[in-house]
Amino acid sequence: MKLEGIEIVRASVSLRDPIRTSFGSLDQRDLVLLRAVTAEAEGWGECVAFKTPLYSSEYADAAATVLERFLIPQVLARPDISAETVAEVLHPIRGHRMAKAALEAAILDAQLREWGVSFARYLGVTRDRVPAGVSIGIRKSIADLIDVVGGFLDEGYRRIKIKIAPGWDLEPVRALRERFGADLPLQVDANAAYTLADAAHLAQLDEFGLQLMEQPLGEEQLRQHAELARLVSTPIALDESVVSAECAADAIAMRACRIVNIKPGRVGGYLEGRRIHDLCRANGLAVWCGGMAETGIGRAANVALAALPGFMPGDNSASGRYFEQDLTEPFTLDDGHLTVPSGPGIGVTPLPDVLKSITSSTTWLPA
Ligand code: OSB
Ligand code: MG
Repeated sequence: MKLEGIEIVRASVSLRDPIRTSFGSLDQRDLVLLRAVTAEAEGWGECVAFKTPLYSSEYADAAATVLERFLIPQVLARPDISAETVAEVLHPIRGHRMAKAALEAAILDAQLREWGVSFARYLGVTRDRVPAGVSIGIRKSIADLIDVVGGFLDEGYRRIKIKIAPGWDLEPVRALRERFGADLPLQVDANAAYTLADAAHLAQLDEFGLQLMEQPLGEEQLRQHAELARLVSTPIALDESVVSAECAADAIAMRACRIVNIKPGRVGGYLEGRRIHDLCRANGLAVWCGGMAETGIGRAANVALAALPGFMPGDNSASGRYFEQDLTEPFTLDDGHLTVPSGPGIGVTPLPDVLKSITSSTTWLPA
């Protein structure tokens, strides 16, 4: 496939209700969108990097810069490119996985549109809908948390995850168990807020029958997660720590986790995310698809990925959980599920008027 050029679109959209995590509050999505143009099609990719480097080292302005200066020129210089070769072409450039993932996604969308094949079919998924889960931030009070969780359960969400941090962990979990019972599928996500010295404290979560605790320790602490796993009975899931299939292989070998949160952006692309799914499945580990409060562009591809057989219910929520107005046709809940898009490519495109209203700048890089 020959690219004619790639456009970088910078835009910004507010969240309806900020999501507070152990590292800060997410109230706005600073967007880096890519439009890959070929003679026959155009494809879209969304970069998941946040405005600030607090979740991981990547952030939106840096992603836009590395895309413009280093990543996009590499793929435009190729007389022939396919989505399957993008990661290898970009491999010499270190890191910047979220930026790379967006570029691969845009090229993959264009390629699949040329072929007239949906991303779901390309992946070989076996489901046409996935159960929706929701990730709920740190709230101002227990009463407020219970209200918010009750609201999401009424909407049909099948799994609840709450953010935790020192000072907001045992009490909210206990309150949710008291109010909603032992059968509620419940997870916690610490976003790296604890240390191994907190092991005895974290073990107090064991009595609540959580599905998992996500990323209790730091991004680079695989060995310490393996030690923590021996001190708590709640299964440990890793998010920030798993940035590649190699990393997942290490985590599995070290028994650092029993479950992996696959965020395609964090691991450098959907194709690497698929490899991690396959690796985990072959090793008997469950995976789920994480979210980064994506617009419909990223959400569409996430929902397709999450329809692979090894995925348990994840952080894929409806558009309305995040935005007043999504960038694409909104994803809505149907009986607690999201429908896997079936049109060519990711199956959705930005709504022109919405895109125009949120765009702050565009940069066209011709081949
Ligand atoms: O760790 O998964 C995370 C939100 C902001 C930053 C980090 C994370 C999250 C979420 C929400 O858990 C994911 C979503 O709903 O898209
Ligand atoms: Mg997480």
